[in-house]
This record gives sequence, structure tokens and C-alpha cells, in this order.
Amino acid sequence: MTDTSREGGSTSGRAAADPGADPRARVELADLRRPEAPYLRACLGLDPGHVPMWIMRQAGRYLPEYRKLKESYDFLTLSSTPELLTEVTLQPLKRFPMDAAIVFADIMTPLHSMGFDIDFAPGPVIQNPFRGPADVGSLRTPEPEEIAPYLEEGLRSLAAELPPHQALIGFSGAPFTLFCYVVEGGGSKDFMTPRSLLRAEPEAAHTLLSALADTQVHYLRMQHRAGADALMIFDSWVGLLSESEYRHFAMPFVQRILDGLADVPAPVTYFPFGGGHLLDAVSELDVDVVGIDWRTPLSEASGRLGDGKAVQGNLDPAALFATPGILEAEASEVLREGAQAGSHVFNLGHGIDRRTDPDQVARLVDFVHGWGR
Ligand code: 1CP
Repeated sequence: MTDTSREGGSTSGRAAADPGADPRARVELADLRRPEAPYLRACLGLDPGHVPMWIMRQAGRYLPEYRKLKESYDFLTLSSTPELLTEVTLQPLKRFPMDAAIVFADIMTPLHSMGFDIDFAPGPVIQNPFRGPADVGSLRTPEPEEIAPYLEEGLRSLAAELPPHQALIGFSGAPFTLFCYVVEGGGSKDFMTPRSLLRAEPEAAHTLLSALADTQVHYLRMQHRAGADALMIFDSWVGLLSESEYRHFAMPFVQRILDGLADVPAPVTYFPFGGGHLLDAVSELDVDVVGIDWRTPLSEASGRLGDGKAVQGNLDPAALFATPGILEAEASEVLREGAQAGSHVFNLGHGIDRRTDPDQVARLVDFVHGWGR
């Protein structure tokens, strides 16, 4: 079921304070640069015409053309050179009729301007991790124009190249997930060091989480200004937290970002990976779309999130390794589940695996776009 009652739209933005307005109408269609893009319409709960789809990590190593570029350039060069990041972002759209492009960057991209020294090997490695009160002094909240100027240039060229029906997604990490990496110094299974720091040094942790939130506000606003039609916040590690920990250490800083975006007319997706147990709390966040991993059925997620939030997801990335028959059966199940939610953007439940056969992706996109026709 889709709600078309908001089609008229006003020129007010996300912060629209018209007391008579639909409280769900954070963003009006009339404020979008690409009002016909099915992805954006689904984000706002409007009839998209077909179930729109894109795939997390759609530009990446499963594509031979990406691997070819990687022979000549490392990840940092690819993601920090406007021409190259534009080319890589568009690679999957040249092969598949995706409904959205996601800019080729990383959740670590803005951290450099906060004073963190980051390499990719291939996961992020932070040379100067934040370990406590002694590191508060060297923490910077950068000026907006200091954050990834090459990304701004890349987004401008992407926005100019994309046709009106394909949306451009900008993104950031959520404060808790970024906190995990900058305290740990890289990836981890359980992020014990950051989770201990939350208890041992609550004030320093709070200072870092606040600085991370404020930097993401600048970073996301810049991306919208440069041409991103929609924004997404990845919270990849909140699955480690109980609901009570989530409400204390993670959720307020996500809301702090959302408050900082209140006047930005772009739908916002929040993806609490592994956060099926957190959806009651997530329902209280002021977001338009919630990303769901494959462990929670979309109808259940939507029921817990309540009216007014679209869902995104949630095919298990492993389904792309199955026979075409099984792949289509699993995709149908996701589509049936999504149809029971208010509004649905099809995606995987996490990033695509680098060993995936691109022909399977082509099959999936055709199948999703043909569904219901
Ligand atoms: O060698 C390479 O190709 C580098 C691998 C790579 C890529 C392709 C990294 C290092 N980052 C990226 C791009 C990236 N990262 C995108 C691009 C847009 C897309 O096509 O989707 C996005 C959205 C991200 C987001 C990201 N980076 C997340 C959130 C999503 C998730 O996977 O949970 C996280 C946690 C990161 C950190 C990161 N960066 C790179 C890696 C390998 C990792 C994971 C590190 C770990 O193991 O914890």
C-alpha cells in the first residue's frame, strides 16, 4: 500500500513546522531534485511505479571492471580522485538498471579531517586511535569545507550525469560505529576496547561520539549540497549492543545527526545492521527509511517501526550463490514481505560478497523490476 496523499507537496523542508501537516511528511516531493525517481518516491511512501532497487556495495570487487581499475589504483586513490570515484560509482549502473547510485566513498572518509590517520588494508587501519581523555585535546571537529573536497567535486559530476529516474545516494557512518573503529584502531569481531571505554571513560567517550556526530552532519550536508538526492547512515556494529546500551550510547548521537539535517530536503535511511532487537527504539528515530538485514522479515520490521517509515532490504547476500530458481524464490519472498510493509526499497540485507557472479545480479535486477507486472 502506498500513500499518495502527500503528492501535492509544499516548498517546506524536513523541518516543516506546519501544525496541520502530515507529521510523517519530513520531506516533500516538490523539494526533491528528481521527483520522478522511483527510489526517492518509495523512500517518501509514494507510489514508485515499480519496486525500486539498488545493492549495498554495488560498486566493488565482484565487478571485473572494478578489479581492473584496482590493478592501477588503491582504494584511497580511487575514492579520493573525482574522475575515478565518478567512474567507479557509475560502473554498476552501466551494467544493471539500478534505481540508485551510491557514491564511492567510505564511512571513514571524513575522519581524516578530524585528525585521524587512516589506511585501507583493505579494511580501515587507524594509526592514531582514540584511547581516552589524553586524546581529547587532539580531536578536531573540522570546518565543513575541510571535509573531503574531492567528494564534493565527484558528487557534482555524478549529479550531472545521472538521468532523472536514477537517484544519487550520499552516506556516512553512524557515531557508534565510527567510535568502534577509531577506538579499536581497525576492524574487530567484538570491539571490546571501545565498548570498555564507554564505561571506563564516559566523558571522553561522550566527547568523541558528539564530535563524530557533528562531523557527520557537516559531511552529509555537504553531500546533499553537492548533488546527493538521499542520505544513508550505516550503523554496522549496533548489533553488539543491548537495547538499553543502544538507547544510551548510540541512539542519541544518531538523533543528533538527524536534528542537524532537519532542514535538508532529502530522505534519510538508517541501517542498524544486526539490530533486529533494537527496532522498537529505532522506531523513535526521525528517519524516512530503515534498512533491515536478512534475519528479520520485512513485515515484522515494518510492524515494529510503525506507519510512516519505509523499509529497505533484505535478501541474504548468500542467495546470489544459489541456483536461479532458488534465487528467484527467495527474492519473491522478500518482495511479498516488502509489499506488506508500507513502502519498500529492495536491497540485500548487507553488502554484496566479492565472489558474486555479476550475471546473478543481472538476473536479480530483472526479476525485481518485473515483479508484479
Ligand atoms: O580494496 C577495496 O576494494 C576496498 C574495499 C572497500 C570498499 C569498496 C572499503 C574498505 N570501503 C569500500 C567502499 C564503501 N564502504 C562503500 C561504497 C559504496 C557502495 O558501493 O556501497 C560503502 C557504502 C562503505 C561503507 C562501509 N565501510 C561500512 C558500512 C557498511 C558495512 O559493510 O557494514 C563499513 C563498516 C566500512 C568500513 C570498511 N571499509 C572498507 C572495509 C573492508 C570495511 C570493513 C572493515 C571491517 O572489516 O570491519
